[in-house]
Amino acid sequence: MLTLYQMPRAWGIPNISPPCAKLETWLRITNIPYELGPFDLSRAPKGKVPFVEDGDAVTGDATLLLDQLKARYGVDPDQHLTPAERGVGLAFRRMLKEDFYWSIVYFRWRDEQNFLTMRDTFLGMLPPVLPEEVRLQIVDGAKANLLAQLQQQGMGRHSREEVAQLGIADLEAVSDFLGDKPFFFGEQATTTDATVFAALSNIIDAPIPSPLKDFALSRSNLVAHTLRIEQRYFPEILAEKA
Ligand SMILES: N[C@@H](CCC(=O)N[C@@H](CS)C(=O)NCC(=O)O)C(=O)O
Repeated sequence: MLTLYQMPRAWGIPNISPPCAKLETWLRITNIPYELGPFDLSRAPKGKVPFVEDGDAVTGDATLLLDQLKARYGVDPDQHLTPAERGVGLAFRRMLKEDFYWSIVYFRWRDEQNFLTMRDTFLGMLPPVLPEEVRLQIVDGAKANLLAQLQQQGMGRHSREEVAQLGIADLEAVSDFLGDKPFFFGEQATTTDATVFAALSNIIDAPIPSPLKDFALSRSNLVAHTLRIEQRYFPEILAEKA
């Protein structure tokens, strides 16, 4: 059976890492059986989570994995889409992965109050056998790493207001396209729904106040889409929250 290595669950959502949440949601949409492995970056082929072990192969990168898994398991949740819909889906997914993701990182790690929440969340994920001092050093290292990545990527050079403006524009585009459809392209969940859910659950259900969260909560179709995916594909997480 396929083993999925990702960050441990927290905050009552599938994963606080959008790429991890995307891959696990996609596995549930496609009904590919899997088990969860421990959080272990040292075995990650690209030094990042998620990655999967399937037989002898250990493969990283959520986006590349989707294509490999489609071929290996003969599944494709996007098969019924027109070429134009596939193109639109890809553009939305890239927007969320390459642009919106960094606005999530910005409000989590650059905001001093939200950083305290991140610090506590990460401390809870690290092995308790490690002394607290060591765990704090790891969290501080993660923060320094992410702030450097934010700067290099470019989002970290903007003001809070500018990042909010950019992130809200992305959310507005998702909300406007989704409209009153249950899923992004109609009645069936597709790969784009996995990506949209990964981003939205990390805003709507995350204990990280931000203008992005305020905006997402003001759009009832975004809130309903998140709940719809949770109800259909992660009922056990929803039950734990109740
Ligand atoms: N393109 C990768 C991105 C994965 C990624 O950025 N993972 C982050 C967690 S959200 C990570 O593992 N970071 C560890 C690090 O940068 O050291 C994918 O889609 O899988």
